[in-house]
Amino acid sequence: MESLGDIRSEALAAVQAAADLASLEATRVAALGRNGRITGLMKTLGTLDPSERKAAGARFNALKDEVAAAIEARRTALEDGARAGRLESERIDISLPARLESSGSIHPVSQTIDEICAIFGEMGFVWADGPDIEDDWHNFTALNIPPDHPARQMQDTFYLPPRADGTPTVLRTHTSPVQARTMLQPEVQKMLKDGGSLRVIVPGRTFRRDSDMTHSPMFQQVEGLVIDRATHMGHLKGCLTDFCRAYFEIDDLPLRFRPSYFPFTEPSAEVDIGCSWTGGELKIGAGDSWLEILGSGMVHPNVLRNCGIDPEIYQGFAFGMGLERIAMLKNGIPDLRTFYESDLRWLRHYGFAALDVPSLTGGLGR
Ligand code: 2NL
Repeated sequence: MESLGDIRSEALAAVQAAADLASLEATRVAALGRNGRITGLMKTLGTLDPSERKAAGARFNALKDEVAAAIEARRTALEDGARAGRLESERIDISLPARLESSGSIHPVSQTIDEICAIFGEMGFVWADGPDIEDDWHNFTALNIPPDHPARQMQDTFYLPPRADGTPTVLRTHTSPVQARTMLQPEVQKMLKDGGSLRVIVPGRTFRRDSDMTHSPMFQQVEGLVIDRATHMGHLKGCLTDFCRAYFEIDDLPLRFRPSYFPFTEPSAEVDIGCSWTGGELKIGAGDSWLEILGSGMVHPNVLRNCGIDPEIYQGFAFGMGLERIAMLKNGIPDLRTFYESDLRWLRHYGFAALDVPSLTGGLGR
C-alpha cells in the first residue's frame, strides 16, 4: 500500500503546481474524483481489520479534508490572479479627453413647419393632413380646376395607375385636397352649423413634374383655410400681415396685397413683403423692392359647394405658400436643391437645435 504521507505530499504538490483553473480541476479529479487516489483509499477501509478501521477512517478523512481545503485555497488564488490580470490589462486611462458626442439637428424644413404652425396655432388654427396619393376629384375637380386646365396636364402632374374602380389618381400637386377633405367631414359641417369657425393649417409634401435650379419634383407647401359666416377679406389681410411679421420677426414689415388669380379663390391676392437689395445682398424689411411670399383669396363659391358648404351662408379665406422658399428667405439658404441632398455638413450649418421648440413667447427661430 502506498504511504499516506506520499499520497498527501504528491496531492498537495500537484495542487500548488496547477497553473490555471482547468489543471486544478484535473488535480481535484485525480485525488478526490470517483476514481481518485484518496477516494481509492476510502474504498480500502472495508478490507481493514475492524480494530484499525476507525483510526484509519479518521486519518483518510483528515487527508481528504486537507486536500479539499488546499484545492479551494488554490482556486481562490487562481481566481484572484485572473481578476488582477484583467484589471491590469483592461485599465482605462481616465485622464484622456472624452470623445465628443455628435448631436443631431432639426432640418430647416421641419423647423419652418414648426415655426409656421406655432404662429397659426396662436391664432386658433389646428393642424390637418391627408394622403400624398390623391384622386383626381380631390386634387382638381373639388378645387374648381376645370378639366382643360394646364395644371392637369401629364407634363405637370405625376399620374399614377387608376384605382380598381377606374378613379384616376395623382401625387397631390398641392395640399388643398386636405382642406377639401376637412370641409367634407360631417363633424366639421355640424360644427359650422352650430356657429363655429373652421381654421386649419396644412403643411405637407407636394409633387410636380419640375426639376431645375429653383424647382424640385417634391417640395413642401403650407396652406391654410378659414370658414365661418362672418370672415371677410379684412380678416385675410390682418391674419396674413400678422403671420408675415411674426415669421420674419420684423414688427413693421411692409406688406403689399396684389390682385391675382387662382381657380379656387375669388377675389385672389398675392402677398409681397418689402425688401432691399444692397450690394447684391437681400435684406427683408423696409426698402424699395418687393418679394412674393404667399398666394391667397376668398374661397370660391364653387369650392365651398363642391365640399358640401352653402356659399350663401358661409365664406372664408385660404392661402398657400412654398415652404422651402420662405425657409430660404429667412435663413439665407441660397440653393433650393440643397434641401434634399442630405449633406450632413449643410445640415450642421443650417440645422436647428433639437428640443428648442418654436413658440411666439419663447422666440421663434433661435
Ligand atoms: C400659392 C397659392 C393658394 C389656396 C392656395 C385654397 C384651398 C382651398 C380653397 C381655396 Cl381648399 N384655396 N388654397 C388659395 C390661394 C392660394 O396657394 O402660391 N401656393 C404656393
